[in-house]
Amino acid sequence: MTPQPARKHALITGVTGQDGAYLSRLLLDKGYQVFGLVARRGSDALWRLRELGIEAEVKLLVGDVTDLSSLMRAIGQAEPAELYNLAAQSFVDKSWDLPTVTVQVTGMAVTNVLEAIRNCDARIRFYQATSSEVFGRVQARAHDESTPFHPRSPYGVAKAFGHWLTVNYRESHGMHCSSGILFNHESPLRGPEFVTRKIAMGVARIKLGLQDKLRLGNLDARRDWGFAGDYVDAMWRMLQQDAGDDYVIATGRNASVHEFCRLAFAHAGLDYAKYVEVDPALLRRAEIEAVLGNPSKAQLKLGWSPKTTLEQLVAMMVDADLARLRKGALS
Ligand code: NDP
Ligand code: GDR
Repeated sequence: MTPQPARKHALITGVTGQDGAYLSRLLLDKGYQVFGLVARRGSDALWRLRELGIEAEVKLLVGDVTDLSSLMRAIGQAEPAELYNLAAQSFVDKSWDLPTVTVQVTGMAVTNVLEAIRNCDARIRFYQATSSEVFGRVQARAHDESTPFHPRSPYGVAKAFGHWLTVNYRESHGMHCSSGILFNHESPLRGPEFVTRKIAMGVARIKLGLQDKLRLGNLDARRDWGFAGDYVDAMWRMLQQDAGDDYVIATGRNASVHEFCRLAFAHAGLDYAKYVEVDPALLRRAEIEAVLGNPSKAQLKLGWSPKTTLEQLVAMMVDADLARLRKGALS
């Protein structure tokens, strides 16, 4: 075992995603040396790191979570004290079309990450990006750490596997493993396939006369939406505890897609009812109608609470897409 370096090192899988970018910035601000695993699938994979102005500061290591040897090599190069496993095929709707890929990347690959840690340096603290999708079916009360799982999509099933494996490595091997059961969190860096960003981009394009209508699926679905910048702080706090544990991270308030549309269009001075249309092709094979989280444990044990309201989040996202369109940074 090599001694831990003086400046804390962190390794992030999924560093090019929304959360990877915000987590990188948070850790850099705290003085960490940040390493990110990158498979270089997309042509402009680093756009989020660039938008946050940290592209040059994150050290990129080539690897893929489905490839154990690349993970072990990355751990050997980064010598991390903390490893955040954010990599996933994260689009729920796509998981019905690509169930095998989703299960491999989002579920099975967690085994690779944990085995790589166990074999390279079992002292490394581990964060697993679990999702409220593990709860699945509607329940009357807000979900907390004791709510049973009933996932409704291949993605949710894969996340449930990753969660239990994380718990298992904590209990079987005594490793510092935490599972963050995070509810939906959004930002201007959200992927365009997710509903909040689709709405923000639609509002900006309609406002500037580039689009007439916005076609969406289920407008009645309710989600507990928070700001990604707040949620990555919870991830970091989990790994600063004496032992690993499981935490629900949510705002405790939910809203419908209707409501999100109303707020977003109103922020641009528009009436959403004139522009939003339902496209039945966008309805899901198995929908989760309502999601609501209870973050009391995280508030009590981590001292974490969300800082950004839904209204502030919506305004931030619409303003960012308006600004991008105006300077030609969005087609
Ligand atoms: P994104 O979809 O924005 O990012 C996913 C990241 O995973 C990308 O960097 C992607 O890289 C990478 N990735 C995909 N496949 C592989 C692979 N085989 N090997 C290595 N990297 C890979 O997700 P978010 O940032 O929104 O979410 C981060 C994590 O948190 C995910 O695991 C997600 O499932 C989970 N989560 C997210 C929530 C949310 O509301 N955002 C809520 C709860 C959980 P590339 O672009 O190159 O494909
Ligand atoms: P979700 O997010 O499935 O909750 O998963 P998404 O934004 O895709 O959907 C939220 C809700 O909006 C409804 N909806 C639409 N969704 C999309 N994408 N596009 C549409 O046009 C549309 N119209 C209505 C959906 O039916 C759904 O009810 C996100 C991901 O980040 C996961 O990785 C994460 O684990 C969970 O959040 C928590």
